[in-house]
Amino acid sequence: MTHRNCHRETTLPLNNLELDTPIITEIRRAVESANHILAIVHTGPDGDAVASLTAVGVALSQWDKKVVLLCDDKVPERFHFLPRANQVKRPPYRRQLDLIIALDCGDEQRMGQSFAGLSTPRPPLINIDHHATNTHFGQINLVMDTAVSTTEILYHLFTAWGLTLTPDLALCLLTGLVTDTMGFRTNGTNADTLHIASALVAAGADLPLVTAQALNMKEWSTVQLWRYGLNNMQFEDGLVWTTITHQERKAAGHNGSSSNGLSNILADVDEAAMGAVIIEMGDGNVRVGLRCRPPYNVGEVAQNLGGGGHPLAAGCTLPGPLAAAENTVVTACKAAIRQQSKES
Ligand SMILES: [Mn+2]
Repeated sequence: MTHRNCHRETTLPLNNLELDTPIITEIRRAVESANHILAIVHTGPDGDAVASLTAVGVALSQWDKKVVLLCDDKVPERFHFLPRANQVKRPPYRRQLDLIIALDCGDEQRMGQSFAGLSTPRPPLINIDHHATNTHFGQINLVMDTAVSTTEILYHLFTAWGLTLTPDLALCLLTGLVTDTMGFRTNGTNADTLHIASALVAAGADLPLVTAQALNMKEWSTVQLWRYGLNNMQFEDGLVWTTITHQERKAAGHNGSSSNGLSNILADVDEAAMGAVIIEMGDGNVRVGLRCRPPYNVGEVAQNLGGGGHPLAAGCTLPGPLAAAENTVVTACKAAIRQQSKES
């Protein structure tokens, strides 16, 4: 199917996601005048992060732009079906540079060493993201919290630029949509999301492949981590939470800072309002993943604790020891649940 056909299909009313033209042009100009472009995503990359990163690499090759793709952590095996996933590099990056594109990052710290380790002064940065808590840390900020994924924003950007939706590009963009919506199930998934997904499938993206690889597949270390998490779980005052010690994390063979979905499982407990997974990292810090269902808002809880995210999915990093961080999180979550119950 040609790009023109796909584009026509998606000119159906896209109510909450009309990009304003000046930004589209501004980003286009910045990209066109750059020769050494670096695209960076967040540490512990999820599907949307890897998909955004590879999508930018694939898309800009249509303008003969070589983009270096950078991430602190290695791309998980289950995302290796994405074109260019094997070209993602890890810091330090020391070459010449005249433009940075940050993808799926709510703030600069989310990029880790990939950004912090760059020599200064740094070149201009384009910040493309869909987190409501985004700090607008770029020189150009394309932040749309109504987008279900960063790849949804990229879809609008690329089609507005008139780029061709090749099967490779469509596969990347669909992967971000599918993973961040958990297979079109999350709040915020609407007719626009499905129109775009339909256009991407029409352009050659394999939806069952994306679902099987990027959404369902998990590493053995992930389910091992879940075993520890489920074993330690507690339930009080509407909060289901669990802690995982560094030792347990090591025994599970888990490397990342995310629970890879355990917080969703906890938050899906019928009797609960919120779920929290509190993981002790090797560096003395404690990583917290928070999930809830409406009308609760873990984005606010996370932000009050120095983190960020979305209303229904958020996280933060606290200093150790584990028991102190657990106490902080449990207190904050229970207070938010109490407050919300009073209001409704
Ligand atoms: Mn995302």
